[in-house]
Amino acid sequence: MSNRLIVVSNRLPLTLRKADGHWTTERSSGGLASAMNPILRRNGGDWIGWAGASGEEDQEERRSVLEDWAQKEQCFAVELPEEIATGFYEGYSNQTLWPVFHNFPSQLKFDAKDWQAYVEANRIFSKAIVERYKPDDLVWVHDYQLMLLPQMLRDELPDAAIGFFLHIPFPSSEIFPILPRREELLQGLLGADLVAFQTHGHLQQFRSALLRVLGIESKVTEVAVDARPVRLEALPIGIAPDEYADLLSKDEATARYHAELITRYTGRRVLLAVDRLDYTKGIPERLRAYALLLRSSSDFREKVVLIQIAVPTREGIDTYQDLRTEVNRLVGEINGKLGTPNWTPVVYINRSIERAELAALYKLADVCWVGSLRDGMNLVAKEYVACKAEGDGVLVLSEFAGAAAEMGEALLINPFDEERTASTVERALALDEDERRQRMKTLHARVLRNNVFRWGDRFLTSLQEAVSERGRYVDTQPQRLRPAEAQQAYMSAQRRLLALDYDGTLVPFTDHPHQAAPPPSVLSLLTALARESKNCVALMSGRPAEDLDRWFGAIGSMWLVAEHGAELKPPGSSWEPLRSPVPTDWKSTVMPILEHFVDRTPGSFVEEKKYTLVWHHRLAEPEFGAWLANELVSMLEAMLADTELRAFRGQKMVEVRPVWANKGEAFERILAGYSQPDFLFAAGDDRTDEDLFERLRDGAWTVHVGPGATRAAFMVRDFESLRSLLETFTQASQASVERLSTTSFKRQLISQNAATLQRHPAWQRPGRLSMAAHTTSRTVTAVGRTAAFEWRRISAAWASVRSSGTCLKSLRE
Ligand code: ADQ
Repeated sequence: MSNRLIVVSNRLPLTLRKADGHWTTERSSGGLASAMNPILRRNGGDWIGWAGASGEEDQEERRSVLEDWAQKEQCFAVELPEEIATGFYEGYSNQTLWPVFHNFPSQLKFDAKDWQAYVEANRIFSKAIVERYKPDDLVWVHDYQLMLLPQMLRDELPDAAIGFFLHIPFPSSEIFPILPRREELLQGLLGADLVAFQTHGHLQQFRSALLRVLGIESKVTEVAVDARPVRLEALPIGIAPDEYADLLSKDEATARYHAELITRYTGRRVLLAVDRLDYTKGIPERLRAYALLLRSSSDFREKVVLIQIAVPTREGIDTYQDLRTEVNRLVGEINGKLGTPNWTPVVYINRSIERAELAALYKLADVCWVGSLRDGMNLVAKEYVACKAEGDGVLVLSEFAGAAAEMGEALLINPFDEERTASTVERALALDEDERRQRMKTLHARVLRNNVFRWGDRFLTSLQEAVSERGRYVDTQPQRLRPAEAQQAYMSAQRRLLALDYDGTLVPFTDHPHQAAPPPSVLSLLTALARESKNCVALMSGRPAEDLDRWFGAIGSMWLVAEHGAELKPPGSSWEPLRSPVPTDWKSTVMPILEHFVDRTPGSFVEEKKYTLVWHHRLAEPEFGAWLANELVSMLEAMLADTELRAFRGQKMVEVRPVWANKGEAFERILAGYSQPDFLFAAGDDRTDEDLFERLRDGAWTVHVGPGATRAAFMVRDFESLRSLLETFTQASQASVERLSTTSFKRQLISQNAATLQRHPAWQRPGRLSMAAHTTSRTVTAVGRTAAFEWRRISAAWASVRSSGTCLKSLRE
């Protein structure tokens, strides 16, 4: 790895402590320190984070400790004023984000001042990074305390390679939206080139949140933010297994601890639990399940012991104090009621312990009991397995820890079900040796293989790949289409294939689908295009076959494609489905859901077509409609996952149809019967047109109508621009065979543009008249040039159109 690495996390692996009136350094234990230290040792780089204590006193001594950190450990402390540190860390991070991200919405506390502190702290971090950043550095931001940082850095360092890893779970799309300031957090993350999670499940929930909260659709591995791709990955964190292997094989202190433990616990089976004292770790639940186990049979009396190690954490927060009280009470109760003079059922150690002692405990324990109610990964599970090279020992693991996704050989538990948890622990104690060894050996090999170095390499490789792919997107951003060039290509082609969307592409959207009957100018345009012998024209719409037949049936030389590709009608032939049979039995299941959304959304309605169902929300309050559309898509996505149906968001609508019924597939069908066209032209404004753009080979004229992200090679401003381009096609061909008389052309031109101008929405708002005038003047320009008319005469006429809207009437006369 040649690039320098800047690791950024809330806490440095070193913490400042005031002891006996002096500032001292303490090394942190905790998931992140365990994970990052080995990577930084190997790769080199800076670690930027908070020192863990602000302080006004003894500044001189404090500064000198921090300077030492910078010089000897490459750890650079970010200074957070005390008030900001509290609001940021104890406030928004740990009382708002932490409970929501761990599915504990009832623990959520929110104070707008804490949010301000969170923003400010992220800003201070951003400044510290910008100061140390050198071109080509890789910036790796860790965890939920710094979710705004990627976008803040992106604003300051637009080209920087920025990766973000979330150590904790990402909540479900039911729970995430309750989070105050959820939009800002998602936007903050999208500043990164890579956003990685512990599991695929968390990644999927993030994608759902993007859709539901921001209305942004994504792919499994990527989301596009304007012209920039953001890569999405699931990269489960590992541990450094050699650290434990070395302690167990070479370290004297570990051997001493182990020998002492063996003596102390001879004749007893040892259950081990190691956690931060956090409500997400399920400590009370475990203690209650353990009490059930002990009560279930006298065989356990004096024969088992639970060693519960609990490191105090976040003690300034009430919930944690309450937890501490509850755990103390439960431990006291079990030991008091169930213990004997020779036996303490729970050995409770409420402090951090050395790695050597921890390794000795892992080696000793018959069962490691991980009972998290929710956990990003849980490194304890992996550390225990790493200490079981011989295959003895059993891991009992909560299915709600990220680790469960890759440690299937553990005995999985639902920690909320205390009775069954107790039975599983009983089973763990009784597991026969063969099975035990087999399970543990498989786990051990996997923990060794998927270690923290591999995790770090995968993250950094993925970050670099994501950065190198930025160019791919920039290249595919559509250019503004130059009509003269398109027209030139059209004119010189011998076999042309034109695929045109209808609503939003040839005509503006209307409030209701039935209102959008084509105006005569569109009909004559399509007729002229389709009549041209070198052309094959396909009108590809989301509309039902009846609408297309009624409106365009008379243009016999044109393909019609209905319901976004589900049905086709070749020129002069009849309708046929793209594939048959097309399933429709699903409609009765989906319809009630759409109807439920109609009830919830005034102004929305369901359109039933032959093969598809559409929920339209064009008339609904825009934000509410868009928000519900996201919710509907997420709901249907989950419901339809194992069917061939999909829910698609279009312009102010959600459509449910078979996944294969799309314009790309339909286009292939048409292309198959029209070999080797030398001019391929496709225009559309909607997401459904993207299927078409994606299919068309390089060199095709794919045109997106209107602004927005697209795969098309070109864009035009609106439907009017597209129509005037198509008019230049027809008029250019006509001009080559017949010359129009000046007078008839002028009349046609003026009446056409007057009508165009009046239909333009801007016409309704006098202040925007110049915009409409501009659009129409370009039409005039294009048409005028194409037909080689005397431009001066046209522009003189047009000048008077622009000078006063009211003179249109007289001009038409
Ligand atoms: P944590 O919530 O801190 O980490 P975890 O993964 O269990 O949770 O890591 C705890 C670490 O602290 C382990 O390395 C363990 O050995 C150590 N530890 C625990 N108790 C200790 C004690 N009493 N004395 C000494 N050391 C102790 C967050 C997420 C997790 C995720 C990690 C890493 O919440 O889900 O696994 O980051 O990504």
